[in-house]
Amino acid sequence: MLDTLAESLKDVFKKITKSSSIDKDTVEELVRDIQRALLKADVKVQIALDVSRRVKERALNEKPPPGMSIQNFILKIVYEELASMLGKPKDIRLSPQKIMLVGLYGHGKTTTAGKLARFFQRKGLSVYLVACDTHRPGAVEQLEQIGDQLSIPVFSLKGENDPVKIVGNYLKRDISKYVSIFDTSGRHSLNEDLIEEMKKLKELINPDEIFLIVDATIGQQAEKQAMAFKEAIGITGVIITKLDGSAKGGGALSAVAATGAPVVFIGVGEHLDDLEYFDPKRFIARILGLGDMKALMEISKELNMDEEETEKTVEKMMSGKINLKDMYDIWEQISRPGILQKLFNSLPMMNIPGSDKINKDFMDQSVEKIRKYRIILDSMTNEELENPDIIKGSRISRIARGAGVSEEEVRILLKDFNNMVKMMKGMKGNRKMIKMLRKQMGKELNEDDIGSGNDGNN
Ligand SMILES: Nc1nc2c(ncn2[C@@H]2O[C@H](COP(=O)(O)OP(=O)(O)O)[C@@H](O)[C@H]2O)c(=O)[nH]1
Ligand SMILES: [Mg+2]
Repeated sequence: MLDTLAESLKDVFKKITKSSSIDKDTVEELVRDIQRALLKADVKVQIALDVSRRVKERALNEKPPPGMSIQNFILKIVYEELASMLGKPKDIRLSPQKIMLVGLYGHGKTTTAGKLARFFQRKGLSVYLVACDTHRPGAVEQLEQIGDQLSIPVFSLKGENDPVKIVGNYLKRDISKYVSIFDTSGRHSLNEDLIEEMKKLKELINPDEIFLIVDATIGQQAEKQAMAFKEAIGITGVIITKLDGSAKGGGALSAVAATGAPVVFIGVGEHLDDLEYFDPKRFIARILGLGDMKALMEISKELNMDEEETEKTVEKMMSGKINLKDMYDIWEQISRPGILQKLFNSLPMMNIPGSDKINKDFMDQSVEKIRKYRIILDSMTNEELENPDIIKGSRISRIARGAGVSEEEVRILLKDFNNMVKMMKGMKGNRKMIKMLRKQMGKELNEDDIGSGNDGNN
């Protein structure tokens, strides 16, 4: 996703990291590189200019905080400005609510209805899908198929052509314990007919959220579309679909953010699992492939992990007092491109000649495993993530169902987690290991440390 933008920005980052000193010329070159990268990703000219102007101003006028190198400080500025270009994250309530999906034909409403249903189901909530698209032939069947796949009920009235009647009937039931997701019909364009239909449905449903579904492939035009829907019926957020296949993703994302409507989720594939909650900062960190733990940790303040926090995490890991929530964060960080590779490379035994092949297989397996683990963790409730000990019996079945894996796989995750906790506890007295970890997490080793780093496990 957004591969070209990621690639060119990574090159920019490399260039900064490598330059020995940063002067006005370097900054100007950097700003030109950023502009080029953004424009190539279809970001609107005005936005690209604004971002690069702010980077330039800050890079030339602000001083790095004590202890931070000028290079990392510049990286931090670029990272912050790119993230702010994409707006602020929107909170998603994890409780029963009514969500109305709107958008034009083919932008991905029905698919996204299924993906959202899956998202809430994984959080342990009961979901109802409501088929209100009476326009497109086969729309109801499409939603029913999705419902079947997820074992989620779908409300429909066969042969009824008036979406208002469908919704009216649905609302007569007691739906207070459900997340109700209304899949409405689109048109080829936002015409009077569609506006009128949406207004009637909005009044009747009285939704907690109205999400506009926009296809990323329309690029910058997403701005106009978001504005038009905002004015016509009001929207509380935007879901941008098909970011997996679009070279214009940067254009769509930044254009929507410019309207002030938050991007809530992004669709990154056709599968029902291919939906990601959108947090601009984490998103940028990921596409920048902040594969370098050091840069990541220096920027970690922004990821809500200041130096003290980092230290605490290390301490927490060592004491074995971590829960699945911490584990999720750790897994999320190490599953970013390049990070796992780097961690492995830093382990001496992984660098024996001839071990490349083993490394690669091991890496691939690990990445796949982490991916699956994250899906399983997504199916857990907050309470379970915080207290893994309560995960037993029926909870295991529910989590397995939610994640689409076997109960055995959930048990393996729990076992792996417990082993990890034990291993970390075992590392407690091992100063060498602690130092390595600290180094990975962004602290320089000084020569002193290296000299006395050999005092083993006891
Ligand atoms: N690659 C990709 N395809 C998607 C995504 N979201 C939806 N689609 C595809 O877009 C097409 C239209 O989706 P649909 O949900 O029927 O759109 P609707 O007319 O707005 O309800 C379908 O073929 C979906 O599989 C996405 O995030 N990535
Ligand atoms: Mg549809």
